[in-house]
Amino acid sequence: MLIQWFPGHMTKAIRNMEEDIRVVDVVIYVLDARAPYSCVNPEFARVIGNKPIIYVLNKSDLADDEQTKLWQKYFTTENSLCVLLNSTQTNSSKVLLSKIEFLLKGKKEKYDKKGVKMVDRAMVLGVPNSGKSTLINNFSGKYKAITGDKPGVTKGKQWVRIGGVFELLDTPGTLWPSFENQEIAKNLAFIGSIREEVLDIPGLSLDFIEKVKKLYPQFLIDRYNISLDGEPIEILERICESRKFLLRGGDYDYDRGSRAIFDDFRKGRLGKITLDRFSDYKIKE
Ligand SMILES: Nc1nc2c(ncn2[C@@H]2O[C@H](COP(=O)(O)OP(=O)(O)OP(=O)(O)O)[C@@H](O)[C@H]2O)c(=O)[nH]1
Ligand SMILES: [Mg+2]
Repeated sequence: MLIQWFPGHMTKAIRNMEEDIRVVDVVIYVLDARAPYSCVNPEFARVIGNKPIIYVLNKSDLADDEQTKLWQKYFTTENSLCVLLNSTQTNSSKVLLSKIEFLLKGKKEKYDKKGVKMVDRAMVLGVPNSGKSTLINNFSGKYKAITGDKPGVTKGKQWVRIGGVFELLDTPGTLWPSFENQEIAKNLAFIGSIREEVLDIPGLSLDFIEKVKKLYPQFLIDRYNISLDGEPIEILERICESRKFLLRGGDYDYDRGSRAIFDDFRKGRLGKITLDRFSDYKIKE
């Protein structure tokens, strides 16, 4: 199964971002902490240019804390800061706000001296479903961006004013035209950044089982009370059996079983999982 998803609205979204970046002071780059490296969109480098970046390892409540720490270091560079966030938690964006203020302090002082009241503008970007709109809602009591546990929820851009002197731009989640690295594509599919309709969910669940069996075997054992012997398909069958996901006639309901696994993963019921291992990428680099 070759994973591919780059609908027309994403091309348009990237074009819009290239325009809007001109009036932006800082970029808030939202990464899913469960697969932060896979969330780095090669198209964004061109969009961002040399604007300062605050990377947000969002959904860190669902990710492996040890890996998150390593990734936080990786994403902290001369031109970028990196913060951990759970955007569903009330007021968690405060830490982000203080970082933005820190980054823009010099500029603000300059304008204050001239007596100009300036508006800080930040563009929020990231792959679909990484939590951009949720993060913006966290900042703003009033604006309620539509969010959802599927990719492609935000379709158009939207400026949101926070307090008197701060504006955030919500953008539609975007991917890139072709995934040369299908491991990365799979990770994006696992975390829900790729539209389900273009995926073979049972097939994908076998790859997921294989990966989690390697990285966090005990999580599967604890959640489903099964042995992990044999091939991923046998493990999926055991999960179907233990959950009574059987079709009439007694065949395994692979579709239901695989959806249940992804649902467990996405809601954090398997445990805190990070699919991008920092050490793996260091070796590849
Ligand atoms: N556990 C957890 N869930 C989150 C977090 N941030 C967002 N979510 C959930 O992730 C899902 C996607 O959130 P959205 O804010 O719609 O994501 P988005 O990046 O705007 O998605 P698109 O508009 O499709 O690009 C929703 O179900 C949110 O509740 C987080 O920090 N932790
Ligand atoms: Mg959105």
